Amino acid sequence: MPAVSSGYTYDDHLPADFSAASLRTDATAGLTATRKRLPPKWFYDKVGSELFEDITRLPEYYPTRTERSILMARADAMIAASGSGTLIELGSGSSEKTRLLLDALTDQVGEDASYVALDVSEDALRSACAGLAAGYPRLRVGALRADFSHQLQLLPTGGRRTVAFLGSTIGNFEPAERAGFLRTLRSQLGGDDHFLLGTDLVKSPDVLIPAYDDAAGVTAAFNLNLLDVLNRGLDADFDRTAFEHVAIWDAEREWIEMRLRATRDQRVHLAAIGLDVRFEHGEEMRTEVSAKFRRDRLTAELEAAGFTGQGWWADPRQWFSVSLWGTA
Ligand code: SAH
Ligand code: AVI
Repeated sequence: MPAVSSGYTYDDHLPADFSAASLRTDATAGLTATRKRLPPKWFYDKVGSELFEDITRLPEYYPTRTERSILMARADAMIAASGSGTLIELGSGSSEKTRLLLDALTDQVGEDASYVALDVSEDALRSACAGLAAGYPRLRVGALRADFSHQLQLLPTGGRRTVAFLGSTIGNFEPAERAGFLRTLRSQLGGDDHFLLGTDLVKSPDVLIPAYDDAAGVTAAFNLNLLDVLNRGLDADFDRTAFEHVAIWDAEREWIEMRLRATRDQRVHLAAIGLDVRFEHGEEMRTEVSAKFRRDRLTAELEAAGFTGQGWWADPRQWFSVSLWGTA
């Protein structure tokens, strides 16, 4: 049974040992691979979630403010086109931009409106949902702590639902994972349900690279925080000062890649998994991809998963889009 607190329900579907067990598996696989890598979901401990919010306010990081401008102008149309009373958001984080959709939802469906935030981060979920419950007294608010890569079967059912996936978080999947995610999501949605998707669009590397390598070093701190997560979670001895943040634009794959580069030869001990890992000076570990999209290719991917396009909204510079997909 979900617990009710401060006006919202809280439902935790991650196993008690999620952080420990799943981090162990990911770290063992990623750090013993020929090209070392870690999945980006480990960025979002309390510090990492706060650093991400700082990133969204950086002058160089255009995605959040651009997506917000699109929602400010068109949230009413998006909610009207979906005809939904229930908004479910994947990777909801602070749910800040979501307020624009919730304003439209509560205006259009009144007492029948409900919102469910799904995220792996308990801190982010609790602070977002407490704020929303206080700010929207007529809205039913629920928090669902779950992993959207593995637990989409937990999405609440009933009524006409819109699943929102904002911020271009879909770009943090690799292509095969993204295709699997879209197919699974489609299999969970029925005739009247919709998918509302925020996607960052391909643009000049002169804009893209600074967005992931800002002058104030906030993105570097976000990236390096991953080493603190490993140190704490796996009793490891990564030295933050022995790594540097790297952001490159891969023009062929059309994605930004964030990496951590070793600034000297070193050996790292991860006591909790009994693993010793060597890094050579200059060796890089991939920590995130952030794919950028083109409308035609995105449409082909969504259609291949069984979605049909029902709306496309972009800013005047065509830097970001929010699109609505049906299932019929
Ligand atoms: N949607 C917000 C936040 C984006 S940051 C925005 O547009 O600003 C990405 C969010 O996804 C973080 O809150 C992180 O905790 C969450 N997240 C990352 N991987 C996840 C996963 N596998 N399952 C659920 N949430 C995840
Ligand atoms: C959450 N995600 C969409 C962000 C992005 O832009 O890929 C995460 C991020 N990484 C560095 N800066 C922001």
